Amino acid sequence: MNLEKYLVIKDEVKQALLEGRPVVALESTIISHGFNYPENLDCAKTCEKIIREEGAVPATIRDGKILIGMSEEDILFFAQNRSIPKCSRRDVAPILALGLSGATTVATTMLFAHMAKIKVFATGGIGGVHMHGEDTMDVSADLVEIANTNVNVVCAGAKSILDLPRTKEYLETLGVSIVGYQTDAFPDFYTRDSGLKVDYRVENTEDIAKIILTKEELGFKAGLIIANPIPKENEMEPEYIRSKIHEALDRSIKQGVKGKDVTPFLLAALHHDTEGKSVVANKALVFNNSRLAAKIAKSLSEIK
Ligand code: PSU
Ligand code: MN
Repeated sequence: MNLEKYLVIKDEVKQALLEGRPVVALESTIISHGFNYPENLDCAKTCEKIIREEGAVPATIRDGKILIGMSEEDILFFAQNRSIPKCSRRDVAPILALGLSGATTVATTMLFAHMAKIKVFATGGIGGVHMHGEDTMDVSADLVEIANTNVNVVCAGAKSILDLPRTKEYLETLGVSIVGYQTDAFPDFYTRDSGLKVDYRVENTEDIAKIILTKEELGFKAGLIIANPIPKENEMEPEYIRSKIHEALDRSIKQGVKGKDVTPFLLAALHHDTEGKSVVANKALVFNNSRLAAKIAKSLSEIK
């Protein structure tokens, strides 16, 4: 392996890692494809601010060279260029070899965080098995990455645009545990309860750190999913958001949206159809996850 050739780690992040201080990875697909400008800029900056307030160091990850930690200028570049392609694992080698840019998804942010030895990652919601995935075989690479890469992902569950029962079944097959932070219910992004259960409920970040450590001591290579429900005050009305999701899914099928365009299409459709309400919820849950991720990174650096 020749990682040094491709990894560029921001000094602040490098220093924190050397000293064993808490670091939290953030993804750039959420900036380029998750929100419109300037909401995406605000979201990215606020995530970094929250992580700093909790005493951890943020590392927003982008491709081109593999950049671990972004400058304000980098973040602005990603916020304003929504045509930067989503970079999943299959895209990494071509993008790097050909000198292109890519926005890292959950899968590639995990991959690169692992290369940089960052253990904790905050996102909105992980990808999963798409609706009708049993026919289309559209299963997010995020799931396979979580099974193979030892980075612990804080998310508000998986988006209810997905087939959540199949997503959970697939994670079980891959041997990935889902722990609920102060909840028994598996959250579905915009709401706190999908009707499914998490595998284990944990009350505090010390217990999450213990699970992560045990997993490592056993030599397991998988990550862990920490499901953190959207704050109550930001939760969307379940009937309302589910009907909007239903409409957006119908439209995506009619318009023949496929592959990596599905998730950005659905998120954008929801933002539009809910007159921005889903954006408010989406931002709130990402901030909530950033805060919890920073606390977990702290507990992890204390336990070691
Ligand atoms: N969660 C969000 N907004 C997003 C995503 C997740 O709140 O934009 C992105 C993540 O980057 C995730 C990707 O990895 O959607 C999943 O895409 P796909 O279904 O094509 O694997
Ligand atoms: Mn897909």
